[in-house]
Parts: sequence; structure tokens; C-alpha cells
Amino acid sequence: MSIVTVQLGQCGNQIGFEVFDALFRDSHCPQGLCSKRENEAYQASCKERFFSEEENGVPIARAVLVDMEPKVINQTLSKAAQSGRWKYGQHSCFCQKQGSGNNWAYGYSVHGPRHEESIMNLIQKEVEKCDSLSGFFIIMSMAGGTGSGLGAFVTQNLQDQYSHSLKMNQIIWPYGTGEIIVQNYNSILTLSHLYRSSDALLVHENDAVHKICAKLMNIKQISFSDINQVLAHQLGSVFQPTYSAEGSFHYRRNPLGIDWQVRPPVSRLPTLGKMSLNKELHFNTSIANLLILRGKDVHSADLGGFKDPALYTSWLEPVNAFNVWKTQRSFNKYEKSAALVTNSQFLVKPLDKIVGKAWNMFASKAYVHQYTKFGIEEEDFLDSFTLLEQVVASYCNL
Ligand SMILES: Nc1nc2c(ncn2[C@@H]2O[C@H](COP(=O)(O)OP(=O)(O)OP(=O)(O)O)[C@@H](O)[C@H]2O)c(=O)[nH]1
Ligand SMILES: [Mg+2]
Repeated sequence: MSIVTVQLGQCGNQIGFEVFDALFRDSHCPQGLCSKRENEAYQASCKERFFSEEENGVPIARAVLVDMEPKVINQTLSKAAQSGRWKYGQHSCFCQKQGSGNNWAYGYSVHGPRHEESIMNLIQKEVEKCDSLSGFFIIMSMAGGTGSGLGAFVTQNLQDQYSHSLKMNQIIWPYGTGEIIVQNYNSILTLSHLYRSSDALLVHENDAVHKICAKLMNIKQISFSDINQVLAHQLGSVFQPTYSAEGSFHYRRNPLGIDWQVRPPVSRLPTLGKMSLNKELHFNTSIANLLILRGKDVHSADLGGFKDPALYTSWLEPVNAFNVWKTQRSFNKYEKSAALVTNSQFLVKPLDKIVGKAWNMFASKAYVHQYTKFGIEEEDFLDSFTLLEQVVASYCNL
């Protein structure tokens, strides 16, 4: 099963490069504790998912690169080619001369429809190279114009054209102290549109990853490249193969197969506005946790803590809400490693903050004309606010 990655905008392309590089490097690391045969199966599985082979033996990333300006795409292509390890396909890029100037509406309503056919054709060509398609991995920032606006447009198209394939978006949450004045507008528009067309949003906050670089890695001058390597590392440790079942030595073929659809029984759905954020969230209640263990002693790890019903919302049994994936193959030369993917209240506060800031700006109509000029109406903003407030309320009520 293969994944087609779509890298959009500066952020999406820079992160995409690091992700492929991390995946490739890891699959060519020493095997650690697992047997040669298991290691070969691991490499083959990684390759089938993320790379196709070219004639001269250099693997080619199953990726489509999209940006509205050429600079970042050119840098990304040459970094991959210079690595000598893997590269991007010769005809896998789409770029234009001018970006979206951090305007979501421009990315979504102008660049989107204008370049829809070319971009969707590139994606289709990549899909045709897969023997079997597991889904799409779409990497983008939430705050710019191209990745966020065009990214939302492309995701919607993928939903229309490949409704049965999984669409998973990696989105980068902007730094809290604004780099871009309209970043909160762009963010709410991105989130509300992806909510309707994507199956899963994987979120990383720039502030949080920055902190990891500063505090845990002691990096003094932190660059996007440092941040992206941390991100790629985390994503790699989630996406690399794991065994399909307890005691099995077969790697699972479907890499994205967790239940992203967990929903409360309808009768217990919270009503909008019933709950307020003023009630401090003291505990991070989860809907679903996926733990991925790699390396030594994975089979004897004590996971009791993750099975405590207190971690989960009352209408879910831990057995349904908690998953663990394992393999003895070590990740990136680490003797042991663990990664956690969690669907929990973790994002409620950052989300509430962004919605609040966007609302304050919207109340004074600031910058709204830059959006209405390109076809995003006040009504669209209001719809986004309503939807995201509902999301905040639902998560608060867990
Ligand atoms: N983690 C990370 N964040 C990035 C990177 N590049 C940009 N960002 C973040 O992305 C947001 C800006 O979006 P960009 O990706 O630069 O915008 P774009 O998609 O190229 O859109 P336009 O330039 O407006 O056409 C800001 O929140 C930045 O902090 C990167 O390489 N890594
Ligand atoms: Mg850009």
C-alpha cells in the first residue's frame, strides 16, 4: 500500500523534504535487534509506501510539490538531488511566479480554480504509479496563503475525486506571537474547510517544537530546518512500518489504519454554548490514543497506564480508545523509542485562542475586504466561527 504526499507552500515543501529524508535514512540504518529478514521486510514496506524506483536505482519520492513561487521548490528539489540518497520525480512539481501573499482567499479562490486541472493531473499521475493506494498525506501550514488556502482547495478536490481514500493533513500551527497579521483568519478558514474534507488532521505547533529545539536539544539559533527535522523525526516514527498484530512478524500494510472516526453516541452530543472554557481544563481527556513502540523490549513494556478508563471520555472503553503498534526494528538507531498520536483535549486552548483573536479582529471588520475581494464573504467567516466554536464545545465536554 502506498501513500501519495502532496507538499504545499513554503512550509509544506520544506517539511516534506525532511520527512522523506528521515524515512529514507531510517530505513537504511543498522537493523538493531531484528533479524536480517525482518529488516528487509521493513525496508521493503517503507519503500512501497513512500518511494517508487527509477531505472538507475535511485528511489523517487511518491510526492507532488506545489507552490505558487519557484524559490522553495527549486531549493527542495536540489536538496533532494544533492543528497544522492533519493530524489523527487522530474515531472512532479507545479509552480508559478507569484505566491498568495499570505492571503487565504487568494490561494483558495484564485490559485485553486485556476490551476486545479494541472495540480490534480500531477496527483493522478502519482496515484497511477501505486499498485495500491492507501491514501494521501497533505503537508501545509495553516497561516500562509498558498499552503493553507490552496491546500484546503486541493484537499476538497481529493475528497471529491478519491472519496474512498484516506486524506490526512499535516498542518503547522503558527507561532502565537504573530508573524503574519492575518494568521488567525487564515487559520480558522483552513481548519473549518479541512474539517469538512479531511479524514484526519495531524497538528504540530511551531511554538511547541521550537521549545523542544531550545530546551531539549539546546540549539541556540533555531532555524526552520531544525524545527522541521524534529517534526520529520516524529512523523517518521509514526509512519514507519510496525507489525500487524501482537506476536506477528508481518508488517502491517495499511499505514494509516487507525479509527479516526470515533464519535459519541448522538444523544450525548453536547449542545453549543452549554460548556464554557472558563471552567479550567484540569485534565487532558482523550478520545483515542495510539502508541507506537520500536526497538528493545517492546513486548514487555508495561502499558497499564494507557488503559486507565480515567484517561478517556466516559462513553468509550479503553479497549476501543487505545491502540498500540510495535516492532523490534529500532527507529533511527535508538535502542528504544515511543511515539504517541493522541486525539484529546490538547488543542482546545490553542484553538479557542485562535478563534477568539480572529473574532476580535473580525468584529472590527479589519482586513476583511482583502478576503471579500477574492470571493470569501463575511458569511464564510461566520460559518467558520460557528463550526469551530462547536468543535471547541464538543472537546470541552469530553
Ligand atoms: N515548521 C515550519 N513552519 C514554517 C516553515 N515555513 C513557514 N512556516 C510557517 O508557515 C506559516 C507561513 O506559511 P508559508 O508556508 O510560508 O506560506 P505559503 O504557503 O508559502 O503561502 P504564501 O507565501 O502566502 O504564498 C507561518 O506560520 C510560518 O511560521 C517551515 O519550514 N517549517
Ligand atoms: Mg510562500
